[in-house]
Amino acid sequence: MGFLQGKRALVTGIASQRSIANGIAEAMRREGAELAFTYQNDKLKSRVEAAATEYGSEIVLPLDVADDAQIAACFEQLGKHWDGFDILVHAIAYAPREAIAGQFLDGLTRENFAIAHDISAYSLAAMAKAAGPMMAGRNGSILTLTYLGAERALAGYNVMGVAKASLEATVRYLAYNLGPEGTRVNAISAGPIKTLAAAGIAGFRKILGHVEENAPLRRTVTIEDVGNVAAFLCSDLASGVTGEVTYVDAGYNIIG
Ligand code: 0WD
Repeated sequence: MGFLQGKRALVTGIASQRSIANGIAEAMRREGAELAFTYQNDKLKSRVEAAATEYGSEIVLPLDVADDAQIAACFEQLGKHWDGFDILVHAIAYAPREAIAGQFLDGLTRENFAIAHDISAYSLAAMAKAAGPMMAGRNGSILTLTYLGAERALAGYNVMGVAKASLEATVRYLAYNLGPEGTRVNAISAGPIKTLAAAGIAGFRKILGHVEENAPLRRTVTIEDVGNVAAFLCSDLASGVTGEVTYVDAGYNIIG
């Protein structure tokens, strides 16, 4: 029996087979969780439907987190399938491309700063709030994805690093707020993985090479590496862990 047997998980952020959310869905399914999925727009709908079929799910809901009405509708629709659920996976981030090229100030505008924070950080809090009534009192778990650029100034990550710092602080405030209801909130800080989102970051291939040469494990991580830790953190095996950022980065963050 898998360690997520009897748990229901809503997984956001599948944009392709390479998406980190796909690795998470696979591990959670393997461990026995029942899954539901969201897709950002019509272009991604069929891909997410295909993933849902692969993972034995018929629940596929539209959700663009930029739209309050869609956030509300998503949980209303989910309520028609499930009276409650246990796991919320937030694997969503976005910054306008010009904001993650060149130096931090090159692409800095009030609008780019706001968009990056809105989609990448506020959306976690907004979803946690909307999911509240369905997750309370079930030993639920909320998980998001962050990156080392939240803590260190990394070339080209720019406003996304500032938004990830906001996301990590949001994890702590949510954990403090939702702890009394039994809901845990954590983040995985993943090492670089070649996904659609990563392709937008200037010099990404160089970053992968640098990690392969210098990380303690001398390799980059896979979506399977991240998926396994995500499944653990969202399971009762991690019942004492909340408000944490767990690194799944082949150890890269510890080196000087
Ligand atoms: O190296 C990496 N790939 C790392 C990614 C290292 C560390 C962390 N992460 C994070 C990302 O910042 C993100 O939070 O992991 C999370 C998942 O990212 P991913 O798996 O790398 O990227 P991808 O497969 O592109 O999925 C992210 C998806 C979007 O994809 P695109 O590429 O179409 O922007 O986030 C979704 C969208 O599907 N997304 C949204 N979903 C709902 N509403 C929105 C939105 N407004 N915007 C983006």
